[in-house]
Amino acid sequence: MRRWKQGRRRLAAAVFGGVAVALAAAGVAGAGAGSARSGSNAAALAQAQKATAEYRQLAVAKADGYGLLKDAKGIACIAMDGMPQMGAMGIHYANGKLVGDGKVAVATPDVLVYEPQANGGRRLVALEYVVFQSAWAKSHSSPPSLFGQTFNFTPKGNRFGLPAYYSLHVWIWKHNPSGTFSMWNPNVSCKA
Ligand SMILES: [Cu+2]
Repeated sequence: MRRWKQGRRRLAAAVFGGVAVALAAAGVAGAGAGSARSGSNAAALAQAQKATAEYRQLAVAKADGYGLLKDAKGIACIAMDGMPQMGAMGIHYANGKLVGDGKVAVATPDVLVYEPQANGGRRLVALEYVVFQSAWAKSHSSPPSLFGQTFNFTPKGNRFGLPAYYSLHVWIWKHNPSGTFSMWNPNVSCKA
């Protein structure tokens, strides 16, 4: 209990500190953004899978700086409550340093998404790439894209209490019948 609270505080500090850094270093903020442009989507997806295979063990992800992210109401497992047929995302573990760096890169997802398992375990199901709009807009005139997919835009006033951000979910660790890049996965549940 205490540990995730500290993790959250660290994340918040890192996220907002990161925004300030990105704003200050506007010229550098987007430098890594084009790194995924080369190669086909399949190659990029394979690269992302290879880079994150070790994070199927949550302990490894935590050791690498991914901390539990809850929404503003303290909910950890994010589901589409109003429309359950759309499914869920799962539990987000965010890397504050990556979220705040103003960049997106295939091999370093900003957030890892896990599905709670009946035995209490956590199964890695998706990667999520996140960048704050304010940081991104400093050096880009169009929204970010990876894997040939343009990111979704979430304005401020969102359930996480975060400033406006772009995000892209990539369901490479659990099949999503709604599509590899869909936000919600009908095969993912927070009920376990
Ligand atoms: Cu998500």
